[in-house]
Amino acid sequence: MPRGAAPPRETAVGIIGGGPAGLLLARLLHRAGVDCVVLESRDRDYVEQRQRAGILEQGTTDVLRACGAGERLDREGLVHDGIELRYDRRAHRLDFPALTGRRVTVYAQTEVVKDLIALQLADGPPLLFGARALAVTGADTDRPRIHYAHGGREHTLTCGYVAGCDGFHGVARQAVPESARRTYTRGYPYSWLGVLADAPPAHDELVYAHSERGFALLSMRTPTVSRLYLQVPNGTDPADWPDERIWDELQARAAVDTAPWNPVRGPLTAKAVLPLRSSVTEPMRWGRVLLAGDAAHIVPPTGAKGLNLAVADVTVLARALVHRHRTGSAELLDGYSATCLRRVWRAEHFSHFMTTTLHTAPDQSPFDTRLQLAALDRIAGSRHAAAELAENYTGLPLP
Ligand code: RFL
Ligand code: PHB
Repeated sequence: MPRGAAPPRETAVGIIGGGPAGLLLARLLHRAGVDCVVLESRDRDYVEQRQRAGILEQGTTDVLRACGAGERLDREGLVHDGIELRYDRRAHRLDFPALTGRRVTVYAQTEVVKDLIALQLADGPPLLFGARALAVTGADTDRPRIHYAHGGREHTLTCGYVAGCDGFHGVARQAVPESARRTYTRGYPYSWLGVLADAPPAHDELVYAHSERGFALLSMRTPTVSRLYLQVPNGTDPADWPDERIWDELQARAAVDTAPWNPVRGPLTAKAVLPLRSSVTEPMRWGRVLLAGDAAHIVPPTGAKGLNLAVADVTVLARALVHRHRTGSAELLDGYSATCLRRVWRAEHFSHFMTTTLHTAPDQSPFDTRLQLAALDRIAGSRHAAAELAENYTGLPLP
């Protein structure tokens, strides 16, 4: 919104949250001629720098390209044909095109968000930074309202529909009355220590490593920047993990007997501890409020599903809102929650499977470890089991 312009008071679709879900929804609606406004509580810099996801399913890159956000993605994204599983000091590669005909792309969430913000500010609908939604009222009327704070004052945005894209800690979920809302959730007895390293990736594809010392993930951002994760106990203070300790631990957990593995150790430029959680709130629609992305569900990051699920939700949602706009029919909006939840629960299952198969719980028995190794051996030894993992990882077709 230009500096000094009056805050918008009315729109067809009020979008709370300028993360990937909210920004992509705005882009899809704008291209179809549906008027919308995005309210984002943080400033632009914060939203663009927030370190998060790194892997895009093929369906996600297709959607980004189709809405004009694919130019830099195609230039800078790293297309990957597989991942490596390491366990029991052995390495097993999964060849995605051979197993599924699909690939994934390494392109950071920060870059997706930067691309979508640039497009929206250039020719898109209003995007207000520093605009914090306080509450949504009238969800079950035909004019729901978003009450928000912006520029030290409170305002009201009256909408045809409200899209709650405000993440796990947002307020939109509360528009669904408690008596009608059910949240299914589970925590995990470990967290991830995530770091960025000014060091070339130690391997040309992602490595997921099971070890009795705990899980490790070797990922990347660019050919010169690595993104690395270690399983750590809940409540870990990153200050207890100086750089050399992190490199030593990565090396110990990802070691294999077949080849020496000596990653180049560069300076670590970011360090944070991230708790892991699974959660789904049902239904994803109440009256004229529709929830999408992390506002409705979160997964532990082991399956790389969170951002991709958010993209799938808003693709379905945009189609339903455009249909409503063009034909007056709410038929697709009526099916929105059920359509999305099928994919959501599939991703919840896969993310839970990847997490519990690859991490070592604090109270894990030797029997539990043997079961994990049997599951990993099955993936390494059976094309069917490998294809099951690869299909989920590269992404099921969009509904
Ligand atoms: P976001 O990104 O949390 O955006 C929500 C936005 O809403 C704003 N907001 C509000 N705005 C206005 N008023 C309010 N009251 C508001 N409350 C909140 C917030 O400031 C924010 O800008 O949710 P969205 O758009 O649904 O996107 C979801 C993804 O961010 C998330 O699922 C992924 O990052 C998860 N994830 C991964 N997903 C993948 O697909 N592949 C991966 O490789 C992957 N790796 C990860 C991840 C998440 C991680 N963390 C930090 C949990 C790795 C990590 C470490
Ligand atoms: C990442 O690069 O941040 C990343 C990759 C794969 C995951 C999780 C995170 O499963």
